[in-house]
Amino acid sequence: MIMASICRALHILKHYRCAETWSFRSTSVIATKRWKTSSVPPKHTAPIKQSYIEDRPQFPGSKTRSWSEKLEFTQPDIYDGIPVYRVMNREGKILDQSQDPQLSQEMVTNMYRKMTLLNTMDRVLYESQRQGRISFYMTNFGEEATHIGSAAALNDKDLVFGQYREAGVLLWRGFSLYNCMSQCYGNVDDAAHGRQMPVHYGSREFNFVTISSPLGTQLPQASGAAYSFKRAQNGLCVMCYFGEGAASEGDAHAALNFAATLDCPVLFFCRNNGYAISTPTKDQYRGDGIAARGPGYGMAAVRVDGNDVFAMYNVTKEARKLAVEGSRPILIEAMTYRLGHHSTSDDSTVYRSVDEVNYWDKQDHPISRLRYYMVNKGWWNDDMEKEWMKESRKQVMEAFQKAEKKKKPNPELMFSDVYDEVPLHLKRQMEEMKGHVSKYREYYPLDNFEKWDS
Ligand SMILES: Cc1ncc(C[n+]2csc(CCOP(=O)(O)OP(=O)(O)O)c2C)c(N)n1
Ligand SMILES: [Mg+2]
Repeated sequence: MIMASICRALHILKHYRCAETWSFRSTSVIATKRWKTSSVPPKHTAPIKQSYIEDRPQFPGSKTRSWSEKLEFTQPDIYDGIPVYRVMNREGKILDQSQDPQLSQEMVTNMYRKMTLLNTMDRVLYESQRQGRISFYMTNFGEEATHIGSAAALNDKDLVFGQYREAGVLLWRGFSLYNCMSQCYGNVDDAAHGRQMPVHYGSREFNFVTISSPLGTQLPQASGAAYSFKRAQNGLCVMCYFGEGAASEGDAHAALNFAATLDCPVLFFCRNNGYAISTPTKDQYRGDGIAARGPGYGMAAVRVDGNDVFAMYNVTKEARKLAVEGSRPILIEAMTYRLGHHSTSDDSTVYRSVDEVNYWDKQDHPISRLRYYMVNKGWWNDDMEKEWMKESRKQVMEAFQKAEKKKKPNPELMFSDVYDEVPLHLKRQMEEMKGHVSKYREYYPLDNFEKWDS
């Protein structure tokens, strides 16, 4: 009798505790039990006796524990927007000393040199396209801090997936000016043998996956690569750059959701530069930018001043730590401004004012901000600036002239590297091409190409 009472008390206690912890399992167990012990199914019209807690099931797809009897829609403006993290003001002054990354003079000078070198390379290659020497180009003007600040905070073995406006990441890793120029010229020293459009860089040596033109394709690939890193437990992460325009592609959603549900160590780095060619951000999305999407995917997110190289560095360093140590994706939204035209195929004066561009160029340029910081520290002055500008231009021009003089790759290479063995139909096309060029050789600048064997 006493034993029976104790058993019953324990049984009640167990149910009470299950209900108290309010887990999905506890409610379903109770519901199943009630159904089994009842001889007839409950009538829907009959009043059902239920406890307060049983009345509020934990739906499998929901994380919330709160319920409401008041009909209310969650409005998009319930909060003030995600703040923009920054370290320096426009005069290069550190605003909160605890946020100073305390980088050495050598490191900061190197960052400055890489940012300005990129700027000089862009000027020369942009002009060379205008003169008809290369077919196409895209500049990185105004976004230099997003590249260098983030690249400097990564491990050089972390795998990078780029969009196309991240050449500074490659320069930081050691991809040379000559490598860039060779790719843009599509000469014999281009790793892609001239089969890609200019600025579609890639480097196995520097762990940078070759860029592809269709927007957004790099995002799901980055999630997949990060999943393999997670399985390999190699202590590395994947860095995936993309524009706020590319974030509207379906691929972006698939990538973010896969990375979140599979706990992949990947940094999704959105360069929000205000435009996707001629489409301004106000026509691109209605929400609070890209960072606000992070919590929707169950992903930590941060918004950062992309014109502040130290803020970029701090954010990337911390995000990398979280991603690698916690095996999870992080979303970074770097706010910046595209100062140049979208590409050499674009004329941005048609859709934005010169005043707008001038404002960002003159008032809030990432390079001048870092220069102010260095001058304040006594690490840089006008003479050093003049000297470096001369030297960097010389380096760029030397690489440019060397790449321009090189021959174009053997045209036979157009048919290789897709299949392990070139299939018959491609062999036929290649023979046809060779026959055609041999017949009309006076129309082709064959001396500019590496020769084929016939
Ligand atoms: C799937 C696809 N659609 C359209 C294009 C044409 N396109 C090339 S770049 C671009 C704008 C991308 O803007 P954003 O992602 O913001 O990058 P940004 O150029 O500003 O760096 C568009 C629409 C493309 N390359 N691929
Ligand atoms: Mg953009």
